[in-house]
Amino acid sequence: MSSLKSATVMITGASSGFGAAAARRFAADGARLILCARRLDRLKALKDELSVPVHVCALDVRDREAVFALVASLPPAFAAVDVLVNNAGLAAGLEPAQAASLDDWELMVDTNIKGLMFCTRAILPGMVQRKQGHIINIGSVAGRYPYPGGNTYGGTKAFVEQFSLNLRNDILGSNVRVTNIAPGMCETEFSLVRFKGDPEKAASVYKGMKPLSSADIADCIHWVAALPAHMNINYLEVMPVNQAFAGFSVHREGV
Ligand code: NDP
Ligand code: 8X3
Repeated sequence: MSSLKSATVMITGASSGFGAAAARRFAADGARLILCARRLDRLKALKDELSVPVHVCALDVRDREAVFALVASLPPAFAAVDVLVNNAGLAAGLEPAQAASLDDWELMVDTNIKGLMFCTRAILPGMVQRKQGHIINIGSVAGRYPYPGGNTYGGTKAFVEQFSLNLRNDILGSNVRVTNIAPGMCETEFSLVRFKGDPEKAASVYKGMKPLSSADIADCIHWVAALPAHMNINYLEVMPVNQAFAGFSVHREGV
């Protein structure tokens, strides 16, 4: 395993769920952290909890100029990012495509695709120049397996998978690693966000089963980052044991 003690790790969406758990996991190794999200108060509370150097930044990853301005203005001690965890993202709605909100669709495209693109494009040149780095993208099982109402969310995560694979070709020879981690059901604020703040609907998603935890996914993120520098995990798919595939559905009209 590589030492992450002297690494600088930038995590988007660090105010909740996987991002906050990953911050705690990397902090346990002594890494230096750049934590970004829109809710700065939460990032400040997380920083107070950690005993490593932390730079917190209010960032909406959909704002292309803000992403590049943030990277350009990192304090010198944080400027050479070794690990970027592109985690900020969301699902909005679970309606069938013919009834779904176009605003929700745009929100997911802007955050999960464009936000991830902006952060990658802002950080990657420095990594390639230094011939060292790791981009860890958070995809989803929804990027590979369709489910009713997954429509645009699944599409955005399919982008994450293909973008991650394609990046590897472009940077071959740079020693920079790229990994797509694709989790299944994990109880975070994800369903609360998907169902627009409805706690009962969100809780019903995980009722009667044991979902993954944020710490489980943080361990996966940390594991791929801590592997020896010559090893690149391309794709890591993780589900709770009680989640599987639905198979094909058939509409029968009695013919
Ligand atoms: P949470 O809702 O708990 O966390 C999402 C994080 O993303 C928050 O910190 C939020 O911060 C941040 N975020 C959302 N929009 C923006 C934005 N425009 N700019 C900056 N930050 C943003 O959910 P999870 O931890 O579960 O989700 C993390 C990632 O994991 C997402 O990409 C999600 O799609 C993916 N995922 C989740 C699964 C699950 O079952 N939970 C399974 C598979 C993948 P803030 O609101 O403060 O900006
Ligand atoms: C979310 C995973 O299985 O809840 O990305 O759709 S799932």
